[in-house]
Formats: sequence, structure tokens, C-alpha cells
Amino acid sequence: MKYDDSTPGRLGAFRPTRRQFVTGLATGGAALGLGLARAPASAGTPARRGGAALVTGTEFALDIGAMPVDITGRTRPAITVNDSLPAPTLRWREGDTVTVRVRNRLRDMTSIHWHGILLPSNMDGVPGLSFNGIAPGETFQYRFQLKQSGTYWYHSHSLFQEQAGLYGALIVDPREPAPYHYDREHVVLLSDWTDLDPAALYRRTKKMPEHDNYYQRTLVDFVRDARRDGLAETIADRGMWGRMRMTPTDISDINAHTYTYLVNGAAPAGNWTGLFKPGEKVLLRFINGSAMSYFDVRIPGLKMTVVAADGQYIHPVSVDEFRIAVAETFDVLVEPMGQDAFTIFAQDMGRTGYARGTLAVRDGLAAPIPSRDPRPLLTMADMAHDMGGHGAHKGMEGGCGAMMGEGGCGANMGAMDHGAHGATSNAPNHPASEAGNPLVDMQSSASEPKLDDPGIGLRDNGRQVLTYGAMHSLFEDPDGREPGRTVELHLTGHMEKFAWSFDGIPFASAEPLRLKYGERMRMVLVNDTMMQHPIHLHGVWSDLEDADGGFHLRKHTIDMPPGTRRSYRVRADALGRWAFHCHLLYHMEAGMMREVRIEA
Ligand SMILES: [Cu+2]
Repeated sequence: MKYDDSTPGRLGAFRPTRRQFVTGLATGGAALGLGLARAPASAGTPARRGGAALVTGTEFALDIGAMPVDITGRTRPAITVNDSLPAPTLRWREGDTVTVRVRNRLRDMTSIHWHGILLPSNMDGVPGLSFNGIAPGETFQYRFQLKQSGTYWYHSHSLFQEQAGLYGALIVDPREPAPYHYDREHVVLLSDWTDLDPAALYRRTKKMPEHDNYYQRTLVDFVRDARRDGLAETIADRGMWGRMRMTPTDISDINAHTYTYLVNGAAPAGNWTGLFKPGEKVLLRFINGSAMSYFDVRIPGLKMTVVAADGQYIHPVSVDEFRIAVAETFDVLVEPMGQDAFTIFAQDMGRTGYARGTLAVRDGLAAPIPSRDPRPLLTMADMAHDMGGHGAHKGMEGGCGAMMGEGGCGANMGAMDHGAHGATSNAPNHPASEAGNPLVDMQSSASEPKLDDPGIGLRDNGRQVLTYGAMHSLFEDPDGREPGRTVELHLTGHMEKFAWSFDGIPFASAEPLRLKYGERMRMVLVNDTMMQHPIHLHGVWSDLEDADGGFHLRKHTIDMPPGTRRSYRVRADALGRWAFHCHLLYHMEAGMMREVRIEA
């Protein structure tokens, strides 16, 4: 078991301890991009910092260890793989059988999960479901054959290790050439770093969920809203928010007040740089390896053509900007020319900070960094079935968040027809387990998938923004059968308790969801919370349906904005026990997880 020695920089060329810093922000190394060449054989440049090492082949050895890093100007403990943060970029080939020996040098149990990769359940790396985990001092051997290609990632599924640095990019080269041409490629791995101990951050979030959201709306905002929406509407809106005991600026639980956002392990001042030659087509493999952060990504001056989502080809879509949920990947083609440098700008969804890198013709260049967009506000429309219209407020009336105090939801209100608009006939039936449940603070009347909605903070911003609706798989439904049955699950939570669950039942007390081996079933998710949740089902694809219930987009992670109802098809062709969860790390820990058992 060794590295492919033909690959330069195999020991994690990015050495965090060698970083210099600038005014309290780590530089993340000199800004020399890892220019992965088209073919792995000639990959990389020998000298580079910023970005993870690249390793290729079929035999891999990964050493998980603890190591001090300096991201923010303070030296803090991190979890590294082969002394690298992020973990090395692994490059595999479709059809190959890969062997990965993972050695645990930590004092805690560890694991590696190969996100989005189809494999036997005992190779999936989820302690308690796939295996027992990797004990300190032990080595676990993963071995499986690759049945797919594309851009993926891998990360720990133990404790909060992912937040501490245990994540890396994973590329599976296709057997057949890609249906598009490119001259050069770069991995752009986005993540969130905290100097805090991640377990302590979780405890703080549990105790003070509002910690990072202390923005209050001002009188000026009130007057503006009243002028726009009318005084009565504005007062009603404020009253509603007050009764829900949250503020409309609660876009994310944790934001830049706590996090430093990274591109390939480099803080904004570090300016990770990917090189290009004018006229080249450059493939950017965007991966959101954050624990808790959504990003809105754009490269001012460049159109981006999205050619794959979650590793799977789509019909090319040209956009100015895309939102990438935690755990998603997008492959994007750009043709930089006319400037020597372009900024890759990834602001967090709550507009509190950004990750930043640069595409440049040589090292050491920079382009202007845009200012962040205004902080978006959730509106009642985000929770209702009817976007933007006056019916939106009515849509909330049945939501128990607007009605209830401490006790949680009192009744199954969601199915009530408020007569606002025709869509109410689709209003969800809330599961009985939500009623009177102290872990559920609200329900929505969500009835629409909103696949064409760019999302909170991205509507009408003058830019062409990617949506799920605009992405179509390049292939027809690979299964072809109509789903034989439908399972509906509601995403539920209680903001003040930082309690998260499906159907009001946290993982610890939930029964597994049982699927019959070989069946084609439909999963329907309804988001009853005010937060956005990226939902990931291990082991099988999640084939997102369009608004008419047809096959639309193959994914491994389905983003669920507030007030949406989305459905996808699952082919239960992988026996065993699989994790099904929100990919916000602390939501999963708090209980938004189920076991899915596929049984013969
Ligand atoms: Cu969540």
C-alpha cells in the first residue's frame, strides 16, 4: 500500500504550519494553483502550496492524524489526512477496484464515508450502520469497484471530525470521454473553518442558537416595508415573526461570526489561485465540503456553464451564479480571457462573509473582490405555497409556529384550506407525530417544489442564477419504472431548542425506514422548518422529479429550502443499512437522520 510515486507532492504539499499570515488572516500559502492537467499522468506542478495533494491509482493509504494548523492567525488543533487539510484529492477511474487503507492515529474512533459513491454497505463508512468505525491505532481496508464517474468528496462520519478538517475531494475519471471538452481543470473545495473545538461549537449552538444572528431589523426597515407592503401587512408580518420567536435574518445557524470560509484550505487572504492560459477551457470542480455553510458562487466577468451536478452529467446550463448546498458538487466550464485574473467569489448564504480564490495567468495576481450582497430576509412567502403574492401570509396561518407558544404544535393544521389560492389543495398532511410535539415549533403549508426559484437572497439580483429546474440530467430515467409507492417525510425542528428531526422524531428514537430490495419508490420531503436542509441518502441515487412527477435530475443530495415540497425517485438496488440525513453536520447530530434499510 503506497502512494503512486509518479504523483508529485504526495505528502500533502499544503503544510498549514508553514503558512504566513497577513493581518491576522492566514495566507494559506503562496497563491500557486494546483493546475491539474487533463490527464492524471501529467498531473500537477511539482511545487505548490494551497490546495491538497493529488494521489492517483488503485491503492491508497490514508493516515488520519491530529495536527496544529493556523487558519486565522491562531494555532489550533485540526484533523488532517497525510498531514494535509483538506485531505488529499483522490483520483480514481470508473470500473477500477480501489483499495484504501485508512489508519487511525487519533485518540478517538474515526471513519471515512465516500460521499455519493455507489458501493456495498459495509464499505460506506458510517459507524453503527456500515461498520463499527476505525478504532485508535487500527487500520481499516476499504475495497470496492467504481460504477460511476464524476466529482465527489469524502469525509469523516464520526463525531465532529468533518468540521475539524477531515474532508477531501474525490474525482472518478470516466471510461468514456466526457461529453464536453476542456483543457485544464481545478478542484474548488469550499469549506468552513472554526478555531473553536467543534464539539464546543455544537454545545454553544444548542444552548444559544441565536448566537450568530443578533442582527435586529431597524425602524428604518420597518418604515420601508410599511411603505412598500402597507402598514397592516407589515405589522402582521412582524407579529408573525415575533410569535415564531426568530428573526427573519436567521438564514443559517452559524455564520462568519464563527467561521472562516476556505477555498481548498486557504482563507480569503490566502487567495488560492488556479492558473489558466487565455483561450483555454477550464473545468472547475466545485465541492461544498462545509459542515454548515451554503455558498453563492460567482466569478465576475465570466459566464459559467454547468455541465454536471453531484457528479452526473446534465444538459449544459449557462449561469452567472449558483447556490451550492452543503455536500453538493457542480462541474463548471469557464473560458477566462481578456483579463489576467478573475475572482472566484463565494459568499455565504447569510451574507456574513465569503470564501475567495482567483483564476489567474500567473501566480500572485488578484482581481477586485465584490462587496457582499445585502443580507437577505426570510419572508412569510418563503414558508407558504404561494410565492410573492398576498396569499403568502394566509399560507402561514395554519402553521403552528404562528399559533403556538411553548407547547409545540397543537393540531394537524397544515391540511386546512385557507382558500388563498388553488395550490392549497396540495397542502401537506402533517404526520401525527408532529402534533403536540415539543420538538416541533412550526409547520408549513408548503405544497410546491419551487424548482425554478433561485432561492432566498438570489431572486431578482440581476444575475442569471442556477436553479434545480434549469438542470436536466443528460440521460433518461435509468430505471424507467414508475414508483410503486410513496413515502412522505417532513423535515422538522425547534429553533430555540436546536432540535432537528424527520416527522418530529429524532434519530435516536426513530424506526428504520424499510425499502424492499429492487423497488422503485418515491420519496416526498416537506420542509416544515424555516431553515434550508441538504438531504443525503447513502447507497443509492436520489432522482429528483419535476413538478409533474417526471424524472428530472439525478443527485445524491437534495436541497430543501424553507417552505418546499420536493419529490425524488429511489431505486432500492443496494442491500443493507444506509444513512439518510440532513448534511448540516449539527442538524444531523441533533437528530435529523434516519436509517434506511434495504431488505430482500
Ligand atoms: Cu438540516
